[in-house]
Amino acid sequence: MKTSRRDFIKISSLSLGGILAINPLINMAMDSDNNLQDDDKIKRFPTYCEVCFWKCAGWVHTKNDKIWKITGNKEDQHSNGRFCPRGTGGLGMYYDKDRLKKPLKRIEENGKQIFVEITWDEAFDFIAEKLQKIKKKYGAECVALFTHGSGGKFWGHLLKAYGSTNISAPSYSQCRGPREAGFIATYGKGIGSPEPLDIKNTKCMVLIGSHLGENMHNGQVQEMSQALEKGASLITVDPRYSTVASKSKFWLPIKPATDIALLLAWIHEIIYKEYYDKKYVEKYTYGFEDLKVHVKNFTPEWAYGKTTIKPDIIRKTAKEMSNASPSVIINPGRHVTWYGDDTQRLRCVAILNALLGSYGKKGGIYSPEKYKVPKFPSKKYIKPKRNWRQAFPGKFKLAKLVLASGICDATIPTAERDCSFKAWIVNGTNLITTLPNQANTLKAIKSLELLVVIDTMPAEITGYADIILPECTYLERYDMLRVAKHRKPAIALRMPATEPLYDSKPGWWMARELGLKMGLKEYFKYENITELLEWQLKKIGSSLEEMKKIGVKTFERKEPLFYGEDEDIEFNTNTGKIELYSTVIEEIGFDPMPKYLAHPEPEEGFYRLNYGRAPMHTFGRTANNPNLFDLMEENKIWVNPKVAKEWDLKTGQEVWLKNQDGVIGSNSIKVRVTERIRWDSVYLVHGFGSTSDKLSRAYKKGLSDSELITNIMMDPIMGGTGMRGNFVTFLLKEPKNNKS
Ligand SMILES: Nc1nc2c(c(=O)[nH]1)N[C@H]1C(S)=C(S)[C@@H](COP(=O)(O)OP(=O)(O)OC[C@H]3O[C@@H](n4cnc5c(=O)[nH]c(N)nc54)[C@H](O)[C@@H]3O)O[C@H]1N2
Ligand SMILES: Nc1nc2c(c(=O)[nH]1)N[C@H]1C(S)=C(S)[C@@H](COP(=O)(O)OP(=O)(O)OC[C@H]3O[C@@H](n4cnc5c(=O)[nH]c(N)nc54)[C@H](O)[C@@H]3O)O[C@H]1N2
Ligand code: SF4
Ligand SMILES: [Mo]
Repeated sequence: MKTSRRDFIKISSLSLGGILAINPLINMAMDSDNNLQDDDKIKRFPTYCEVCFWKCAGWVHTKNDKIWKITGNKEDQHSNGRFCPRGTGGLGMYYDKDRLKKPLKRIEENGKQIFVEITWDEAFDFIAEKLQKIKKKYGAECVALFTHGSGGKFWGHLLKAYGSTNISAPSYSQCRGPREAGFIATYGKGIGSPEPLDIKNTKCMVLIGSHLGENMHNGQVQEMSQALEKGASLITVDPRYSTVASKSKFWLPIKPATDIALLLAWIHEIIYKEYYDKKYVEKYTYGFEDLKVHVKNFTPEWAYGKTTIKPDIIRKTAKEMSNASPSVIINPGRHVTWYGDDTQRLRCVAILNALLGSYGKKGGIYSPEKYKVPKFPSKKYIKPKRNWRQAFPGKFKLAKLVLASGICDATIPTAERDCSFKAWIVNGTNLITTLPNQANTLKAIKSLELLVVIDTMPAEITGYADIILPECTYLERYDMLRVAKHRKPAIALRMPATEPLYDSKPGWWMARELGLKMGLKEYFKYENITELLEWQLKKIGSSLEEMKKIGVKTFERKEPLFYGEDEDIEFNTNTGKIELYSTVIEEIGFDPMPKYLAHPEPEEGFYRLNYGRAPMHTFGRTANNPNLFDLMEENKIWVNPKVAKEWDLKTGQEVWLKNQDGVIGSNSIKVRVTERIRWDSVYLVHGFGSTSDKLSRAYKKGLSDSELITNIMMDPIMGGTGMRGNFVTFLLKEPKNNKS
């Protein structure tokens, strides 16, 4: 086979092979404090967790200067002092022997591409020179950043200083983008993170797909238990009997891809039975009469034909919500890039919350507050002449953030585009398994002149890099203060609990060193991040010393948490009202009120590929974590008994999956026969089936859904990539010539 200049390098020579025994220190970490010896030296350091974006604040405890265990910070509103299993197991990231250890560079030796270890200085020299050349030849705007997680702040700053604003995150275009667009179109404001849902005070919560409990949004899961204890009811709409479905008063096993029909029928029922909050609708909303006419024919009977949910259940659940109004939450969810009409589905969700008067009300959606921490002084950024939007003239107008998938597409040269992207900096996002349509991602990568990857682990994406920069884990570094919004504004500090292992370094240091190499000193006027943090903390009347002791500092709110009775509110929309009829969506040429459109269905012998989360893992980022691997080693494919009978499948049997485009998953997966999934779908947990053989535990464990997501249903309003329009069939024997 002919090799191109960017083949995936498996670095077999560096791989460890076999499953590593768990480090004894990790076992120790699970011990209780009771076993401590008098001479054990115990210390604790504040942190916020990086195992998922929820960023719970906690403490890293060390014993004899070795990382020992992680616990929650009681003052923190994200965790309320309790970490989820993934957060507790976070120390496995530190102890994982497969970690990236040294900067690596791709070279060609005897016609073969390999990675060689280089010094940090060599790495920065190489990157700086390449980036300067690209800037000269094509302009700085041809460089893009992909990022997920805390380090994005530093890399984003570097990129803007260099002259590009193309800073993208798959957590927008592959995740919550349509939700933000749908809520901005309705309320003039997105939902944001963490979601400001007053779950603990709610009387009824509707979950549309969001599988809270498997999706471990820590604070939300805790609040959901509190609400259930107080007698709140849950309505779960999911083709799968999720964990939360089992706790719900109503489980609606909807036919996949038909949610808009159900939502429109609920809107119909709530309007025509006059369940809606008349005062609220009158005072705050725009377009009610239009909406009423629009949903006239969308009766529960009509929706039954689309969704398979009985009219009687649609009526009962509409009543259940209205009984709880305004203390009701139609949960906006988070990963909502499903079928391409996602902004419109989320518009329905936004509209329902408005009709039931829950937006801004106790037990509904509250107004979060964020503490304003001043920015460290820095030279002003140069204003770039171009940005990613020029690659998509007239398209995706409601995209508020840069589309990661858009950058990827605009990297593949075309005749029309005068400049495609030439270099990517990829920080903490495993684009190979994260963006849909892997063939497209690989095509884009092969067109690049430079690919720099900053990661802690040898994830798939690192195999395509020109330069790999090993970041130390969050337990070994400072980062910017966490200033996420919440009920009360708060800040949290992350500091190192120990020196970085190997030759790994913190992101802030890398971005600064590279900036200095590129002559951008005016943007990095601090020697050390502690200087920056100290400056910021002093400005707000605190100090590093204080934050090291308390970890989290909470401030009083400026405004009330909820809207007052009859309070006058100006919404940030064209009309100043909550737009049931969206003028902004109309302006850009789409339906101002959501419509139901039928989506393609699986052919005979094929099943819709459905995927989700498992409580003990975060995507692939934890798949190799020694602690969490022990809790769940691989994913299984959920198959309905009816389907299992047709195919003669048994629980535990190995199968291969082929999708509608003939793509076969590179690994097999074991069957789990269960009533908990509908007969028209199969289900697996995302994040498994790693193809990186440097991950000694995760390699080839289970199957990656990403390989089979080749059909994208693009959201024309904001460019989200709908990923649930893929269908698979079973292969009972290992296919010949399967790439693995
Ligand atoms: N433990 C853990 N928690 C996590 C994460 C993690 O990796 N691990 N990731 C975090 C991230 S980034 C995100 S965005 C969130 C995602 O979490 P959610 O926002 O809850 O994700 P969804 O994809 O909406 O939900 C998956 C559920 O949707 C159901 N579903 C599939 N198709 C349909 C359909 O057509 N209609 C309906 N109504 N339901 C359907 C599936 O059966 C599954 O139960 O989780 C977060 N929390
Ligand atoms: N097929 C499919 N695709 C999906 C999804 C799905 O369910 N199925 N979910 C979508 C969703 S909701 C989201 S949010 C995205 C998320 O997908 P990604 O943005 O890729 O996020 P992760 O998988 O959490 O992290 C990716 C990388 O971060 C690295 N990492 C961990 N800690 C650090 C650190 O401290 N520093 C650095 N530099 N790197 C670190 C990990 O080793 C890993 O390689 O994926 C989306 N894509
Ligand atoms: S929810 Fe769990 S994994 Fe996510 S930040 Fe909190 S403790 Fe960490
Ligand atoms: Mo996400």
